[in-house]
Amino acid sequence: MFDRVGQFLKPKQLARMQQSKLRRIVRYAYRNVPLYRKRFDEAHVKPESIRSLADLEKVPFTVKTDLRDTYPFGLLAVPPNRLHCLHASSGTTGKPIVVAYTQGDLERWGRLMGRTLDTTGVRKGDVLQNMYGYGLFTGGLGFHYGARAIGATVVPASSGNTKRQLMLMKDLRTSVVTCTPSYMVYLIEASKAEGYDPKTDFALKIGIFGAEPWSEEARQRIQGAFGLRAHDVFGMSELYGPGVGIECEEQNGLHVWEDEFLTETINPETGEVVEPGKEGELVFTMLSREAMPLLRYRSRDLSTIIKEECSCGRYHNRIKRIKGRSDDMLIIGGVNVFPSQVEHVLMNIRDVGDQYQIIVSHKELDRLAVKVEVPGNRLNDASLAKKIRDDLFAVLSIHADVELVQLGTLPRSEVGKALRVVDLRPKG
Ligand code: DLL
Repeated sequence: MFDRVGQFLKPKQLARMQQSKLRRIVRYAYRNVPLYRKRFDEAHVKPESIRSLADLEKVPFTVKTDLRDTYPFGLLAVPPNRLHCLHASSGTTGKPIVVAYTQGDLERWGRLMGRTLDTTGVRKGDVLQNMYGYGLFTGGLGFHYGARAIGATVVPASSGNTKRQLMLMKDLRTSVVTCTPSYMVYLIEASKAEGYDPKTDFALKIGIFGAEPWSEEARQRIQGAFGLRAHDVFGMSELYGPGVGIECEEQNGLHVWEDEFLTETINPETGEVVEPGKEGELVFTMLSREAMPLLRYRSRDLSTIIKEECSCGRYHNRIKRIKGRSDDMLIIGGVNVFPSQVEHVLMNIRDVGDQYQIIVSHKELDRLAVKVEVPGNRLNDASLAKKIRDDLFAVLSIHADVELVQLGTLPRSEVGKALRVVDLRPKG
């Protein structure tokens, strides 16, 4: 087992470790990053006054725009010649966010990724086909480092080129796949189209899917098609990349590696801390980051901390699957809609295909339309369309226009994160 000690830290050990690391990192950030010094001074908080975990609330938040506004290197705590690697998040508008790593950061990330893979059951001898994009995106290299740490055989396939992926998967006897969940859902139909039987032609045991929200229903479809066990993995570029949280064999919430990522949830409107068990915006404090320490970093991701013990024996708290980012939430006629809620409804209906598209428009009023793929013989099935409409209404409390379209006609994303929402409303 890889890093058994780190994976199974006892609550008291964990708390002691967190406390001493927190004290250290707060002083370190104050001393080395002008922005933190300014924020602490403005809030009249002395770094020495952060002594225990209970003092965390006094620490000012860091937000995404702090990284954008100080692009590219404003939050560096080390001289640039100590950097061993730079990644960048995929900004859709303007400049991306640049994230920096010292040698120590890369080693820590690799170890956390090793633990992350180990928690899902990946071992030396497994063939891990890594279909996350290699490049500025942290998914590719993050999983690569993790596989290297535990000694699994990594196939750095990167994203795209589906035919070749399927061929490698079969010929190399791939046992572990890592990619976005939407790509794995796409591989169900792609493998059939290429003449493979997803259950018998491949030897997949474990799949580790993340980087975008997905649903329990999508998990069931993937597991059912490939006969593997599908794990949710969470992370973000600012927090090294993937490997912040991972589902164990219980597949019931993601353990967050709390000796590195101190986790809170807050009310996104007021900034007040919300107690475990209640949904809020996840806020992370990195406890050992050298190049770019982040204190109370607001992720904008919505989830719930689960404090109950897990039967796997790990005491790192869990978070529920991410509901979505607060910035991805659509407000349609005043009603809050997360794309993940739409997916949850659709995937629960048996005759509905795996692909869908959400279109929001405005003509006097906001309108929600959902395009759903169905088999050819159901295209004119008014009762199916009505069922989808009713089920969506039951969850979202809004009426959606449902359009049934032929299987294989909606756009698929073979590279990067799925784009399922088209918002045609005028901006501003
Ligand atoms: O997506 C890192 C990553 C790579 C995670 C591979 C997992 C696997 P970013 O591109 O910076 O980094 O995007 C981070 O993606 O704030 C969430 O909104 C979303 N996200 C990541 N994992 C999940 C997940 C990588 N399991 C942003 N469920 C985060 C839902 C996720 N959303």
